[in-house]
Amino acid sequence: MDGRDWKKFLLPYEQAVEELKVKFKTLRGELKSREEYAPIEFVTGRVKKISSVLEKAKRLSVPMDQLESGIEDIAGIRIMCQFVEDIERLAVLIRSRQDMNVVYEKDYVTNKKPSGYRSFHIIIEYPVQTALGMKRILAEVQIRTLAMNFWATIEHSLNYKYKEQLPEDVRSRLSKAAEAAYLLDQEMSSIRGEIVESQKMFEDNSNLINKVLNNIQELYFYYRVREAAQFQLRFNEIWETEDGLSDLSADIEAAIFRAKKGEHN
Ligand code: 0O2
Ligand code: 0O2
Repeated sequence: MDGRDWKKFLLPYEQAVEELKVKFKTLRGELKSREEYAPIEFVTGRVKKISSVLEKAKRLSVPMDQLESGIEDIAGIRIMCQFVEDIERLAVLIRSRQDMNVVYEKDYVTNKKPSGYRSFHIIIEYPVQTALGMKRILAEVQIRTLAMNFWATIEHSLNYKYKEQLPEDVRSRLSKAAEAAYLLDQEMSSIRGEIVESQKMFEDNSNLINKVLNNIQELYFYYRVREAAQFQLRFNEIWETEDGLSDLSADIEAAIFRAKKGEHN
């Protein structure tokens, strides 16, 4: 093996993973605040260990001087979603981004692998700005549901343990577990509408409570102490039943409006 400086070789990949994690975590936050529901549950990322890069290169017969083009997942990002429908939504968002280019896609959601593995893979080309100038690297974005991730994580750790020599009965049980994960995703999709609705209601409600409490504080700021205390009492009375929270919020807003104009009620 040549005297390649592997640490330096991995630097742009490390940078890419850090940047992409920030970008997808930010996307999660943005979608959540725009739509009150995020098709991203959480994001992880890793740079492949050099030993795994070399192992994969050997397995795929990739020459040492072509690792950058031959091994596509040295930089890897994993996006977990709640529902199967979210996967396509994310794929659309990724395809339309201008800070990365889709090279190709592998749909193991529709066409599961013989192992039972399901996920949607997008190989992207991503420009990294380094001290030596711009470098385009390949990265793999895996998009999967929580159920797919649960299965893949356990299967991966078993494969690691048994070094790909899984006993037949374990393999067959894993296959059954993959089927169960698939059914779980189907079941979840069928009640998705209901779940999304209740998540939105929860989010709306907690936003409203925040607003009410902040506005009561604001009244104190305008020295409307008695009024603020009355609203606080009203809030304490209704907050458990949550009945009348919207009316209370509107009344407080009206009081703030009057306070700002220096009026009294
Ligand atoms: P949070 O919301 O505070 O947990 P970092 O670079 O330090 O931000 P990194 O390297 O992305 O984090 O960490 P890692 O280990 O890859 O994990 C990424 C995020 O995924 C972490 O959240 C974990 O908490 C979260 N995570 C891992 N497994 C699960 C899971 O099963 N369910 C959920 N909901 N989250 C999970 P953060 O980014 O640190 O933020
Ligand atoms: P890591 O970092 O350990 O996850 P390959 O399938 O590896 O011969 P290819 O075409 O490069 O060749 O990859 P593919 O099939 O698109 O999958 C690449 C990655 O998908 C793997 O990375 C896994 O993360 C995941 N994957 C694919 N098949 C399975 C599977 O049967 N079970 C599990 N748990 N994960 C799978 P690596 O290389 O394993 O690296």
